[in-house]
Amino acid sequence: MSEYKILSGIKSPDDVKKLDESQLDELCSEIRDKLIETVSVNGGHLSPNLGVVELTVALNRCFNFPKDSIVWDVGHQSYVHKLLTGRYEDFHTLRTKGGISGFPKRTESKYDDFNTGHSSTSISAAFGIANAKKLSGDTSSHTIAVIGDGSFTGGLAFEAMNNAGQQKKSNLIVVLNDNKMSISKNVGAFPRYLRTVRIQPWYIRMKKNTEKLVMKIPGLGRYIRGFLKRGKSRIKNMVYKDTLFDCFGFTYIGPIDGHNIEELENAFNGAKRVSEPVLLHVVTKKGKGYQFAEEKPGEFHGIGRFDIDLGEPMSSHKGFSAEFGKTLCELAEKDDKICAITAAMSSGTGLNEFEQKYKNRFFDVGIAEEHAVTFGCGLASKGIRPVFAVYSTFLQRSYDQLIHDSALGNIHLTVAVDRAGIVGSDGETHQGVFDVSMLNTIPNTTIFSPCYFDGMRTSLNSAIYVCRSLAVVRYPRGGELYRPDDYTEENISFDIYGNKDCKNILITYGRLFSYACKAKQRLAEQGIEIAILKLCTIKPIDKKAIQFAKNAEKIWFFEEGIKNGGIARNFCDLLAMTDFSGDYHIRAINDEFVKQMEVSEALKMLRLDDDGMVNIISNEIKEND
Ligand SMILES: Cc1ncc(C[n+]2csc(CCOP(=O)(O)OP(=O)(O)O)c2C)c(N)n1
Repeated sequence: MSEYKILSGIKSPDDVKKLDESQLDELCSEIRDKLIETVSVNGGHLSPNLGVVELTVALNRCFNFPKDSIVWDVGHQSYVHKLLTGRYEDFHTLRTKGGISGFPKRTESKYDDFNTGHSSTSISAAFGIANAKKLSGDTSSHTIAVIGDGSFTGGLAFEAMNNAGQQKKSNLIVVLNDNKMSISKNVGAFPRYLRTVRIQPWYIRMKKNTEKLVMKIPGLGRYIRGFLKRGKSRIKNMVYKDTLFDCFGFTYIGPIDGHNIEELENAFNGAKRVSEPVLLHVVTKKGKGYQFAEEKPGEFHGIGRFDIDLGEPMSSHKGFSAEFGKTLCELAEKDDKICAITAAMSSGTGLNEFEQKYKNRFFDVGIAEEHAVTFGCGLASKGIRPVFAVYSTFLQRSYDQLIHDSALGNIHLTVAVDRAGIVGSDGETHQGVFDVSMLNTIPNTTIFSPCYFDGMRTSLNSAIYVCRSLAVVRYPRGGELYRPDDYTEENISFDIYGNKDCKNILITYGRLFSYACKAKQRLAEQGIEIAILKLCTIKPIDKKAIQFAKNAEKIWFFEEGIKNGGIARNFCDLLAMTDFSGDYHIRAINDEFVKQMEVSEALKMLRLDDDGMVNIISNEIKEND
């Protein structure tokens, strides 16, 4: 591995500026080595960062951060910026507990202007920052949004372009990082449009040259240019065709070779001289410089530990996503009304096989979760059975559509919520801890939260064939955890595991049931008996489950989600309407964001694993003895 001779000396962007041009290739090569070395151990986003090495170096040479500001869309490609802005020494802690975040964080560095994680926010945020500066009298500094062609497919990006394009003076520069890829191949009309812009740079050049030529005509130049610009004539269309971005009010510059620092620097310096908002179109290669990532950019988009020489992941276990994908294919085989929808997460949600087998029933809508839900509702309104597979954290985008377009009108949409619960090293922006509280507030909705694969399959079947309105099946990241030999997940509503007459009851749902089973055994070794009430349908809660729980003397509720609006609170409300006279204790996530750390570390910290359960229960029982 590299000695990082140049990189180790970079403490701030000033040091990047001081480098001689002849040193830049070596710097880029060291950055790539450092990225590969760190991500191979800690996991993370590799191919997006390998693709923006030259781009980030050029940005840090041409602009004066933090006086100038930068917003990285999604922020998964901000590792290089971190390395160049004083975080090289700590970079080995990337994505670990207490370490450097895998996304921009204002609390981490003055060079991170805005927190990101979810896509398509950068232009809005940058436009806001640019206006804030203007209002404070700063009219000279620049604000930059770096956004990928994938993230540009999100509606929010277009809302921001529409708004920002009307302001003639904003010192806003949008850098479109076009690598033709979202996580996998980018889809839709916008990427198709970019292809035409990319392959016709002569066209753009011709437009610029025509303008220059016309301006040289003494006395008439300005007039003719205005005429050409305003006119709707064929002449205009022939010689003066605008890009989509010009139509939005942006000055288009590009396409620029995103791996050529000189070309990038010229373009940035040119953009600085334009007072109108600028869209700078940069073409890069995702995974650049590491053969395996260039060949499989999607697999190296976000990856766990891997072997650098073989380009192979260190572990591959069968997870819920794959099991969901397989089950949906089996159902689709027998039922041609079943369709699958993804918002640019086909492989993450396990839909690759479906995509190949049932092309005409598979819809990748781009990074557009709001649209995905309403589009699915449109399908459902005409008798199709759509299933939208989405990560819990990204479903947050669709709250209004779930209420307004599905539940309110009895439109039967099935949502498969992947990565429900704690997700680990991606941290706060990606934790799947809000979906239950969010969905729990929507009337006319059913939510299933199984613990094992068989429960997931039965739930999916019920969601598609029994439910009549919004139906949600949620399951965690990763695979199945511990299951006692004498337990099968068969009841779609709820199960009681243990002695039904026991007066100490632990209530839970989802994967925490695995931890509860371990806790039950460990408590038994201490002479404490508990029974577990395991909910699978968490909304609506079965009245029989309440009837069972009301006889308990002590109830402990463990919930891997935010406490406010959660199932435990709901359950206790219902219990309060009975003659329940026992005590209850709720352990859930208390009005806080859960930081990056391994899933097991987070569950331990939150006291939601078997250790936490055993401690809480045994302490309380011993106190009362
Ligand atoms: C709202 C939302 N949905 C989905 C994702 C997951 N996601 C992270 S990066 C990414 C692809 C981004 O593609 P692009 O912007 O082109 O960046 P690239 O990785 O190609 O550099 C997706 C879908 C997300 N971060 N936010």
